[in-house]
Amino acid sequence: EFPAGDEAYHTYDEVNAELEKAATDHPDLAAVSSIGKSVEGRDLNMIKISDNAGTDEDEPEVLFNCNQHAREHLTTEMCMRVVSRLTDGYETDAKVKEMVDGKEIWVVPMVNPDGAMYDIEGGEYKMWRKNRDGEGTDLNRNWDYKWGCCDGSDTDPGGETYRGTAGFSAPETKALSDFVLSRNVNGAQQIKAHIDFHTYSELVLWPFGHTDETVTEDMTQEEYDRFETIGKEMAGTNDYTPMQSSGLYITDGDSNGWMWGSQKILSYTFEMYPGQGGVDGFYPPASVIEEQTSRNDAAVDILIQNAA
Ligand code: 0X9
Ligand code: CA
Ligand code: CA
Ligand code: ZN
Repeated sequence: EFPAGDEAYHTYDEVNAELEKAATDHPDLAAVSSIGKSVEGRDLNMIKISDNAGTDEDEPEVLFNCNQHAREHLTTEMCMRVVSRLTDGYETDAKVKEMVDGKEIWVVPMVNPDGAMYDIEGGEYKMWRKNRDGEGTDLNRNWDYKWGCCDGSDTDPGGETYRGTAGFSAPETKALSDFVLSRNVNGAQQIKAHIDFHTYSELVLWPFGHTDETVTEDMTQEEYDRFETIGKEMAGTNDYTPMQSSGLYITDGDSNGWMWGSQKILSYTFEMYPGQGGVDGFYPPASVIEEQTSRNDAAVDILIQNAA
């Protein structure tokens, strides 16, 4: 459970209950499923939001995931806001209706539920980042694109950025990537755009993270320019700082690299509140949830609208 005062944050059970409620309240708009299990056997639950949610329609698909990193609890709230806004807002907000009718939107609110629940065990925050396999694998160094290529991850299992024994050695990244691969229908990846939410520093980041080069064998100048243009447009709405992710620091095996490098998905990382040097760090009080998640509404809409 969350420490006193932070009860408004969702636990794993509360996330699941709310996903189920969204599907019950809006049976035509929302459907819940599991993409696999965590190390400790928790279901990795996902919700699909679209008109005729039970049918695979020929509409561009969009993916949002949160909480790859255990302690980044504000991101889970971000995914839950996407869910509530796109379902509860459907009848009243014409723009929401248009997005939901025209797209198939997948949301995975907790990619690392074991780590997140460990982080709040006993009602005390533990500054935990990784999953709960042994000393823990950093899920955002475990994606199988340029895995371990570039000095952007730890080989030591005790390290905070331990990359695991191989790309997708962690069941959590394996499940999410297998889901994405399953959306490749007749050779065409259906998912066109993606945001991986993290905290913190108030940044909009785009690939690649393993190199300072903008153009690589898997990124043309034109493609890079599109990332930059849309990234800056989104950052203009939430007042985050936009940049190529390697501008922050070099990583290898992060989610954006695989999403673009392997699947050509327009894939961003958002680093949410607080800004760099912000005193709240990974544990902002629950009182900021509404303000700091709604802050990304317009950027989320831009991402959805650019999925084509
Ligand atoms: O290090 C990460 O995985 C992300 N930051 S966090 O503080 N949430 O851990 C940033 C990953 C983005 N990729 C690069 N900076 N290359
Ligand atoms: Ca639909
Ligand atoms: Ca489809
Ligand atoms: Zn993170």
